[in-house]
Amino acid sequence: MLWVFEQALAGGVKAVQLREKDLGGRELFRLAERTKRLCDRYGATLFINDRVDVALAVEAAGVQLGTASLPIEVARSLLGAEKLIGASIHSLAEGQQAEKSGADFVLFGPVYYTPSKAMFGAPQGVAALGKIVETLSLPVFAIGGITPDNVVALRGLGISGIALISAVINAENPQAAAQEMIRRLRS
Ligand code: TZP
Repeated sequence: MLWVFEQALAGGVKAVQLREKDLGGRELFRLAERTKRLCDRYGATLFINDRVDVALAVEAAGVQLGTASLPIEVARSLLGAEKLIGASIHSLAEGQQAEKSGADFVLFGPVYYTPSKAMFGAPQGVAALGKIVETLSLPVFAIGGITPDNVVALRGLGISGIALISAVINAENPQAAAQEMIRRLRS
C-alpha cells in the first residue's frame, strides 16, 4: 500500500485518501501515521475516509465522508473550521445537501463503469458530471472508472480534479501511470 502511494506521489499525485474500511482503529491509526509522513515528504494532502478521529489523531488535512458516515455538520463541529471535508455524492440533490451542510468539496461518481460500484446501478456519465459542476458552487472531483483512455473526456468540464484507484494501483508502473493520467487530464 505505502509503496504504491509513494509511486503515485512521485508521479505527481497531490492528495491521498486513506480508505481502509476493514481495519480497526489501532491499525488504521498506525497506517495513517506512516501515510501522513509519506505525504508530508511529497508536500501532498492526506484525507482519511470516514474516520474523523483518525484524521485528527494524525493531523491529516481532513476527511472524506460518504452517505453512511457522520453527518457533515457533526464532523465539522469535531474537526473545526480549518480541516477539509469532502463529501462523496451520487446525485445533484446529495451535492446540494453537502453544500448546505458545509462540505469543502465533493467527489461525484461513479462517472464511468467500475466493478466495485456496479451494484449501485449504471454509471453517472460525463453529462451528469457537467451538470453537477455547473450547478454546485463547491469544487467537484470526478471518480469512478477513470482510465487513461477516458480521462480526456473530462477536460473542459470545469472539474477541480480526478480521484482514482485501479488505474494507478493496478498499473505495472504506478508512477508512470499517475504521471500519464495527469498529463492527459491537463494537455
Ligand atoms: N466511489 C465512487 S467510484 C469509486 C469510489 C470509491 C471507486 C473508484 O475506483 P476506480 O478503481 O478508480 O474505478
